[in-house]
Amino acid sequence: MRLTRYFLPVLKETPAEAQIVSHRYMLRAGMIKQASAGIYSWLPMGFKVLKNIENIVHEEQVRAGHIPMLMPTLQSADLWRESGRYDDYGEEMLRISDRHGRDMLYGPTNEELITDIFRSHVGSYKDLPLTLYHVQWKFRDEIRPRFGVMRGREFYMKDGYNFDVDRDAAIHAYNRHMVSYLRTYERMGLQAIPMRADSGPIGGDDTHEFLVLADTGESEVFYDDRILDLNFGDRAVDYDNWDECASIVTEWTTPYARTDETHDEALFNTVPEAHRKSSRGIEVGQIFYFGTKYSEAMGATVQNDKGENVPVHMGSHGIGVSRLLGAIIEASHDDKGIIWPEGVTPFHCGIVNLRQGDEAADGACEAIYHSLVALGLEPLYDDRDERAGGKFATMDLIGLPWRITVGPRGLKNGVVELTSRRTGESEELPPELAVARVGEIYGKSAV
Ligand code: P5A
Repeated sequence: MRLTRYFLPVLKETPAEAQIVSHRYMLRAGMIKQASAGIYSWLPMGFKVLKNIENIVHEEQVRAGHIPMLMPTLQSADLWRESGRYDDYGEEMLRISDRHGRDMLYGPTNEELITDIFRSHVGSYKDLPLTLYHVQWKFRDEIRPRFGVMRGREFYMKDGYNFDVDRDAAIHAYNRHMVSYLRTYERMGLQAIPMRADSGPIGGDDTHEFLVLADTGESEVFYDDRILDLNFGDRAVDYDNWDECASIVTEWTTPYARTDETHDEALFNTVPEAHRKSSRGIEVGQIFYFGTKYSEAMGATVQNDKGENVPVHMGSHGIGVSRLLGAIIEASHDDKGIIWPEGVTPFHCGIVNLRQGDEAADGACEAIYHSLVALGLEPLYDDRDERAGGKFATMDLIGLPWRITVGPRGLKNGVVELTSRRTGESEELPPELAVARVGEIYGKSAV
C-alpha cells in the first residue's frame, strides 16, 4: 500500500477524551472513530489489525477441532425467557421491539441461541463431542463504556460452545479451550495468564479468565510471579488427547493466580513472599463449564449409550477480539507510539523515502516495495512529499515493527537502513539484503 493512496487520518493533537495510552494511540493513528458512546467505526488500519487478530483466533480454533459458523446479532427474547435470563440480565441488555411488537434483543452472548440450534438438530451421543463457535458483534449496554475499545458497548467477540455427553468429556473441552487460548494469545505477542475467576451472569463454578498484566487494567489480580516464566512456545499438541491437555492445564493452573473475586488471602500467603505479586490486569478472555444449566432449562438432551435421554453438558468460551487491540497496545508501546508484534501488525514493513522525487530514491523504493510484495508481504510505502521528520513520526506512531529507510546519500554507497521499531536499532545494508532480512523475519523467502 502507498500512503498517498491509503486512508490513514493521523491526528497531531492528543484527543482530550482518551484517558489511557491505547485509546489515545488508536485515535491518533487513525484506527477508530467514535460513532457514539462505546460504539466505534473501524477505519482501515484498525480494521486490518482487527482482522489479523480474528484470523489468528480462527486458525487456533480450527486447529483445536472447533467448527466455525455465524449466528445473527439480533435474537428473539423468547429463547431468553426459556433460560430465565431475559429478566436476570438487567439493564446491560439492549432490548428492541420490531414492527409487530415482538421483543428482540441485540445479543450480549449466545448460549440460548446455540442451545436452540443444538436441540433442533442433535439427539444422540454419537454426534458428540461438538464445539461450534463464531466471531460476531455483541452489545452490552455498559453503564460506563470507557477506554475506547477496551470497554465498548458494541464489541467483537469470539464465542464458542461445547456440547458433551457427560462432565468428564466437557472438562476435556474446557481444558482444550484453555490450551488453545494459551497458544492464541502467545501468537499475538501477549502473555495472558489464566486466573481462577467468578462466572457472573454466564453461570457455573468452573471458570478462568485470561489476563494481560497492565497498570490500566480494570481487574485487580493476585499471582505467583513464577507463572510468568511459563511459555507455551511451538508445542505440537494433540487436542484429542485428554491427558496431554489436562497436564498443560495443570502446568498453568498450579501457580497461584486469581482475580480479586476469588482471591484467597490464606492460600496466597503460602506462596513465598518474594514471588507474591498483585497488580492490575486486562481480561482478554474467559472460559466456562456450566454443565446442564441451559440444556435442562431449554430441553437440549441427547440419548446416551444406555438409551437414556440426558441433558447435554455444556461450556462457553470467549475471546474479546476488539478489546485485544487495546490490550496489545497497552502491553507494547513507547512514548512515540504503538509497537505491533509481528503476528498482528497491519503492514509487515514500512518504507520511508527520504527524498521523494529523487530519481534514485524513488526507483529504489519502488524496487523494494515490489520485492516485498513478491515475497508475499504487505509493505506500507510512505511516498508523501513530506519532511523526513514527519515521516518518521508517522511510522513510529503507527508502530510497524520494521522500517526500511531509503535516501540518496545511502544509495550512493549502495545501502539502505533497516530499523527495528522495538529496539530502535538500525543496520545499513544493500536493498536486496534488507528485503531478504524482512522476508526471513516473517518466514518468507524467495523461491
Ligand atoms: C463466553 C463466550 C461470555 O460472554 N459467553 C460466550 C461467555 N464471556 S465474557 O467473559 O462475558 O465475555 C468474553 C470476553 O469478551 C470481552 N468483553 C468485552 N470487550 C469489550 N467491551 C466489553 N464491554 C466487553 N465485555 C466483555 C472480554 O475480553 C471477555 O473476556
